[in-house]
Amino acid sequence: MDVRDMDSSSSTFTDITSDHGKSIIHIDIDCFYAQVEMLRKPELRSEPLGIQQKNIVVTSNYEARKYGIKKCMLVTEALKVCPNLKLLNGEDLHDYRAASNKIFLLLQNWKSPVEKLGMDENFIDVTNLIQEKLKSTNIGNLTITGHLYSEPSMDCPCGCHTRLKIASQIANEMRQKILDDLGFTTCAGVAHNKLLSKLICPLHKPNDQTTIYPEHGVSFMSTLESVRSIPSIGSKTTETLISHNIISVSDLQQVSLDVLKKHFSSDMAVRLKNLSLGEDNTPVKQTGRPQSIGLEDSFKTVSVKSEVEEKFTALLQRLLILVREDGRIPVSLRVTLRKKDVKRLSSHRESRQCQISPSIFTINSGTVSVTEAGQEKLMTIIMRLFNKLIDLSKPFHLTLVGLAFTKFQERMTGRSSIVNYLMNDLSVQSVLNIQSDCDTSASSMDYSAVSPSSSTTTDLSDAEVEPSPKKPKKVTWIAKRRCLSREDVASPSKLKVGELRLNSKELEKVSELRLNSRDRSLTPRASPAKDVSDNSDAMRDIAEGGNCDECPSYVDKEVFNALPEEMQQELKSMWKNPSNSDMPRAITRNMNKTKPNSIMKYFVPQK
Ligand code: TTP
Ligand code: MG
Repeated sequence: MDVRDMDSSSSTFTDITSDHGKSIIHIDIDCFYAQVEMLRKPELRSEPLGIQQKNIVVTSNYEARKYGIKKCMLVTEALKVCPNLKLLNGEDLHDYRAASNKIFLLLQNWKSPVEKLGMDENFIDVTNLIQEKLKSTNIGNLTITGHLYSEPSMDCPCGCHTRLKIASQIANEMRQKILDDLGFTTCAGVAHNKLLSKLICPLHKPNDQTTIYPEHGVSFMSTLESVRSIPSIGSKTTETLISHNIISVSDLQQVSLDVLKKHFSSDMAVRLKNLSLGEDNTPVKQTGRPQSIGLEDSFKTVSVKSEVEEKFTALLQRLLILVREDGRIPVSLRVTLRKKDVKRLSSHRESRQCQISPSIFTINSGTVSVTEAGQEKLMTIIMRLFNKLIDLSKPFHLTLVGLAFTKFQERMTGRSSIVNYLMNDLSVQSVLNIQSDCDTSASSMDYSAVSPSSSTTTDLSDAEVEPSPKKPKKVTWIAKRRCLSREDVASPSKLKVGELRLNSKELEKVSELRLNSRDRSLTPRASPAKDVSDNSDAMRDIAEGGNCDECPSYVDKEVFNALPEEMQQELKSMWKNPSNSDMPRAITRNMNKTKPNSIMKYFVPQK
């Protein structure tokens, strides 16, 4: 049956408001670190390969797994089961992170929300994409691509089977693209929620995919031997459950909600129960940029200040590479130490952080860098924080040092900033900036090499070592007072990404330059003596320039199309009716309106 032929009674085929309404894909890269190494050195493919961090084999290729090598095995043990195991050091995460980011970026091509989980997993919500595909798909011929967990006894009336079949095809396309473009084999799980898509994903490892229909959620979950297999159940919850003899997921399915409520909060009890039944309504949250960028180095013990300084110097060098790749200017720095309590033979972490001046960093051709003097300044700050954490009059024993940049300078590239819409490289912007507005949760994506089990105590009340970074007033100035001269509207490329990353000093220079160049470029109608914030000429330029129905010739259509609908309408009506461009009235009218995203707010006259 062709979905286009369906009458309204058949519209349930696309009922995405049902409990099974969503279609989620979970993609996990096979033996991730090992694949990165094998891509670098293809001759490793035929050998059993283990990736070593300290004395642990964190992962291995599938060749090694044939011998019984398991993740997190001790190196000594691994060499016992596989004496010819080739070991590579995987402590430098740089290339793994780079590969991880490439995969994440590639998945943006499907124009659906992508949530990154750790280094090698991504959730993609393809619900809306499927709705689009359904308009031109012959659903009679649809089949599942890859494996199906269990055959259905009947079709679900909400149409979820149809949608999940399409999702399985999209998952296959994604996996093929990752393989073709980046060389990685992957596994995928397809389901109507995140929980089932993740749990079903490894069913046919490696390099394959599995789909599960909603009605099989309960039976699939009951096959999981430990409640700990459920992703959002942590060690503490597991302990509590086990202490009440709830060990397997099947046990959790059977225990009554009332009993669970005795040991957990009401919300938690309901959530646990739902999870055990394969029910999960958490949304796929588009991943933004990481909240912090950090690195740690652990060792047996360091008890001398000069050695600590060496460790920090090395960490800082590596961290600055990550900052350069990230492209944002840090404004806060955190130092973490793990102190060994010799008496108690235990360790604990302590952190201190302080604000740092953005002027430590410079931008050259859009790349963040730090001069030698800047690096010295950072080291001074780091050692000052270290001195606050350690009483140097007494012996100390450290087992870990860590550095992280924890806050970044805001750029005026949020959703409501017009500069977003006047960029040439909008595709980059939509990934880099709009997302940073949406979500900066560290749990979604964190460059930091901090182990998930680490607990960090951050002393946020710490006195500033450096004066507070000045608010980049000029950024606000540019966005608010920016008048769109013909030159600007016609050539959005003049506003480059790099400019948006300038620190406050550089911004002052840029705005001075702009003022000068704009004065020179004003049309004869405009008085050269006029301040740039007198926008009437600029607006008249827009109003008079049209030689096509919708868009004046000098307007970049791509840029125009990227504007929000409401702005497009506003501009179109202005072009159609030049009297609307009577600036003083337009300004007054629009300033009184409270439209949050009105283009007119960028034409505020200077007071
Ligand atoms: P996983 O996806 O758990 O493992 P994997 O991709 O190596 O293998 P699989 O084919 O089973 O998916 O983890 C992703 C990477 O994370 C892994 O390649 C190495 C790293 N890792 C650690 O650093 N420490 C760990 O304890 C584990 C489990 C993984
Ligand atoms: Mg993996």
